[in-house]
Amino acid sequence: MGTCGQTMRKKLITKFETLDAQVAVIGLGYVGLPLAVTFAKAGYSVIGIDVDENKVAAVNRAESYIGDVASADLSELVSAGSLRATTDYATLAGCDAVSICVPTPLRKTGDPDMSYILSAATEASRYLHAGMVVVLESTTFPGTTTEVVLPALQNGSGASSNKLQIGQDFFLAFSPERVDPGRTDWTTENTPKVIGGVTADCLEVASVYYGQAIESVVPVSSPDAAEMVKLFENTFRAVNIALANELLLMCDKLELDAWEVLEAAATKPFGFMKFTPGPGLGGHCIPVDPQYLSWKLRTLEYTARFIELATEVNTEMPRYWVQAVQDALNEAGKPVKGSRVLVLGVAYKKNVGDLRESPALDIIHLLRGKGACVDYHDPFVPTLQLEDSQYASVDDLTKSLQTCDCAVITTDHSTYDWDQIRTCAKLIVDTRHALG
Ligand code: SAJ
Repeated sequence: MGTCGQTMRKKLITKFETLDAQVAVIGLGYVGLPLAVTFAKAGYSVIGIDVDENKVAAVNRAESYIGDVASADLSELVSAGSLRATTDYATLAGCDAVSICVPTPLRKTGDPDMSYILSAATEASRYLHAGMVVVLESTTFPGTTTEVVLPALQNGSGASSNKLQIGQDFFLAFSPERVDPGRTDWTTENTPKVIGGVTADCLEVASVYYGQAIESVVPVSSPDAAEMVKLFENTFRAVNIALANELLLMCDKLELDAWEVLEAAATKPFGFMKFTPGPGLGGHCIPVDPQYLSWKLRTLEYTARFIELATEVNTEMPRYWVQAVQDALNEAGKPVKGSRVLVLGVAYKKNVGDLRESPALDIIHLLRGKGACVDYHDPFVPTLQLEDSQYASVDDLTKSLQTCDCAVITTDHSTYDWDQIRTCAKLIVDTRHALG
């Protein structure tokens, strides 16, 4: 590297070390907003960039729309001028660092939709300048940072007009988000942060950038390794959740109580990690992230068998539970058709209001397909858009429990009074073992 490159690197590192840096976060969702707040709390001057004007306005009004971010924290940071939001990418021209936290959804065809990452990288490339570090956080297949983001930055007007060199004038890394929505023990600040740089100097610059705000940084050898770390973490969960679901299916055949087996297995103080059966796999991470890995491996003519099998088992669970409802109603001499079924909890997991990929929605759809009259209750989800119809959470839970033919526990929110549910409902199918 020429002396100017070293100088650039040192200048940038000094800016981060002295917190005299203007940083930007692109994408103010459940990853980006907490990250922006964490950076601002650490002392950086932060610009949050989002295409959604409502999000931008809410941040500038210090009104949080993310459960893990308190409006009081926003208020303090916004009034101190440490954090502001905008839709204007041109603000990047004055930034020393930018973290990209945009979604990476899957297309219906099962391949990753890179449009959000490409759009953010292309915008960033227009304002790329000497002395700038870019960190991609969006969960994606190994190779995205080096094969998609780096070319977008290098071919942008910023790099071309200033003849910027990677690792000398600008720096690029990947650092996966590890946010667990609704969690308070492990936060953005204290969850170890894996970082992989395109070059050693990229790694160093990105590590200092993040290291001022996050307690521990875990360097790895490349962005590809960091991308793979994230996918492996979530594939690990998806596969083990599928194994727990298959335990349920196997115990059914063996007429054993899966939960008794599971609880007893969990007493093993080493070499075992408890996962639980459920209604299926929800959220926009665990069901989705492993598919990036299997998609990438398919392009390399390899089948990621555990991912494919886990997907098969997990996606079968809503049908399994609808059959359980049908069997329970049958035992009570009632056909599914025309029976009133109350679904308790529609969010994808307890104590959140997020519906993305929620298996409860599949269960409702399947029950409706069999002619059941389905209502739902969820304290975190007041209204629900299903098959172009709008539904509202029932307002009198006791009455709905007493009048339904079968109640299905699909999300075990902590706010539920399980004794009330056990007492009021004549028939219960419990997908979460919430009643013990
Ligand atoms: N689930 C089970 N059985 C289990 C655990 C979970 O059926 O034993 C279900 C849940 O009900 C939910 C789905 O799987 O529908 C995903 O659950 P999750 O606990 O993984 O929740 P997420 O997707 O909100 O958060 C996860 C993070 N969770 C944990 O580490 C506990 C973490 O894997 C990632 O940081 C995050 O996804 C992400 O953004 O990737």
